[in-house]
Amino acid sequence: MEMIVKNEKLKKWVNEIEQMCTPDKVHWCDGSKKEYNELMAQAVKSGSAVKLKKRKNSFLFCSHPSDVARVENRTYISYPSQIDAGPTNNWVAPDELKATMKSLYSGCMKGRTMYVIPFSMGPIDSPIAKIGIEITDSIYVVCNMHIMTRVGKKVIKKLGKEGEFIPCLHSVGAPLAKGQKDVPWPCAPMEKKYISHFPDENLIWSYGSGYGGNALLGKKCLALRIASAIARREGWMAEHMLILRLTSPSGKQYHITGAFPSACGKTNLAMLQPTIDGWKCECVGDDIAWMKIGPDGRLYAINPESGFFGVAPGTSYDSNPMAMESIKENTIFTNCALTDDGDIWWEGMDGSPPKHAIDWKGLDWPTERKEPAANPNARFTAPASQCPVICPDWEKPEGVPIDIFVFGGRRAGVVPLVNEAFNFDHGVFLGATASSETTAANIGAVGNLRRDPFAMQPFCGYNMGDYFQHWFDMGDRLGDKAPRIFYVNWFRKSQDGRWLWPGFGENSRVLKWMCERIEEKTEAVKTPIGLLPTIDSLDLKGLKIDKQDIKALLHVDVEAWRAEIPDIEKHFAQFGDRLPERLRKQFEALQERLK
Ligand code: GTP
Ligand code: SPV
Ligand code: MN
Repeated sequence: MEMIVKNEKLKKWVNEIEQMCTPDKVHWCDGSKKEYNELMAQAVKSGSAVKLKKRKNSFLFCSHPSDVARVENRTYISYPSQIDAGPTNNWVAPDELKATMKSLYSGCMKGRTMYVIPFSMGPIDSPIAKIGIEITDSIYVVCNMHIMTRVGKKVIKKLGKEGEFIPCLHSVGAPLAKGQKDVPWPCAPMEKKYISHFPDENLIWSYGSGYGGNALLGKKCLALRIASAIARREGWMAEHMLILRLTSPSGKQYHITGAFPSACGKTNLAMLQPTIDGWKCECVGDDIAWMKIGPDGRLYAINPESGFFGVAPGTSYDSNPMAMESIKENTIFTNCALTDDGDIWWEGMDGSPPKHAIDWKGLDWPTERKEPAANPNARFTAPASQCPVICPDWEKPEGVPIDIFVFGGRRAGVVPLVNEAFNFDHGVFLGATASSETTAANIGAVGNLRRDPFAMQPFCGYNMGDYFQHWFDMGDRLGDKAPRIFYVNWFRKSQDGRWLWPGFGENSRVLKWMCERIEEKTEAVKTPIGLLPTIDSLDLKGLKIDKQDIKALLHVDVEAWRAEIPDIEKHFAQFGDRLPERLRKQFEALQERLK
């Protein structure tokens, strides 16, 4: 199909990329259902995808076993000087990185079609939205972008003649020689993968991976790494946060954002079904929040995405019924198992496991080696509009006003169930020192404890020390309209390795306590690390939980907290003089309180 493109800058860029990558064909994506269906039909025909008999208009893709998650050690933030990328990002100078990548890009789309995807992050008419153009040679990417972002003609129209866009170049890095047969999931070997960002130029270049955040460039690359750098320059915030609306029995609305690291519970919390009487939860977004100060001085958040790219394993009617309802149809599944009756399956789904399935590697399952049927980072891609509890205001151009920021991570020990910051500065300290055990969302070891400040360690597009300062600056501008800050840990375990807290819908009890705190309706105990609920102030009505477990969940082990000090010290030391003085002060005050 032909689209009328009047933006000369866009035409010129597409032309340049075509010259460099030498695809067989160029296809401008119009974002239509017809386009989606035709591309999916092609993916099925070539053996890249399976159409599921059991779910309407839904497909399963299985990736190459080497290409199953984000690759943080191949992700680069490229400024002319390394200090601007900071100690938490990989860095290569722009000239050098571009030279390396240009030689990889040269001829890289041979034998393939080059797709041009005009997309909007955020509702097209939102003043907070941004336009990106992704060029890719992957059908999987085009179809996922159709769901995750707003794609097509309407974006080209909005862009007009002179509009600005963020260029996002992607290739799977697997050119085809004449007559060469394609593989189901083309990609390049690890040492040739590059996920590169040039924040000074608002430019993204990704090569060699077809998976998730490496390839769907609107998500982590644009909406977090590039957007965080823009947000700092322009005075707003781009955060790795879910957004939800909680309504109390009396009808009062609270808007809450939560920053937890990858695979640490954002999607689940965003769609939670409260287990406490009369409270209602609605989902605005499950992964990313863009937030600006509104005319009334409060902070407003939009979800820049239009779909969920959610962790599949562990998702069930029991744990996350709203996600299960969202993925009934029109969904792309990646690295899940295929059942004999033509549906998907993963570990932790309701009911008993199938007797036989084809696992994500394409092998008969169960295997002798008892490997999981679905990859631990298997995902579903579903339209947000299919979520039964999507908030009626989820596409409101100006966003929703935020009352509460929640930070957190996955910690088997030390960190209590919930902890309220003494004030905004202390809250920034809690965010800056957030820690979590690593998960399968990145390729690398799982279960290693690391600092993941504001859940942004893999996603901050500039020096993290400056990012901390930006948080203080935003807090200063918001003043007494700043959201209140809490820290949670759903993942504390007993000595024998059980979850101490039931989690999921029961997390509503903790959210309720937060709302009551801001209404000054409930008590807290002052501890060295922050304000904790008394056992009686948490609503535990109807919950079967051992008194000892609750005690353990709300226990502040001063000895264990003292043992955290050297690691916080090391974490802060890496920022040198870019560490805000106010964080240093907070750290000193914590040490004083722990004495
Ligand atoms: P990304 O999409 O990678 O950013 O992850 P996310 O933060 O959205 O995590 P998600 O909600 O998908 O949860 C990841 C895993 O943690 C899933 O296997 C969930 O079942 C599990 N999980 C989520 N919430 C809870 C909880 O409250 N308690 C426990 N024990 N597990 C949880
Ligand atoms: C994450 O890892 O935080 C994700 C999945 O949301 S990905 O899109 O692959 O980054
Ligand atoms: Mn995420």
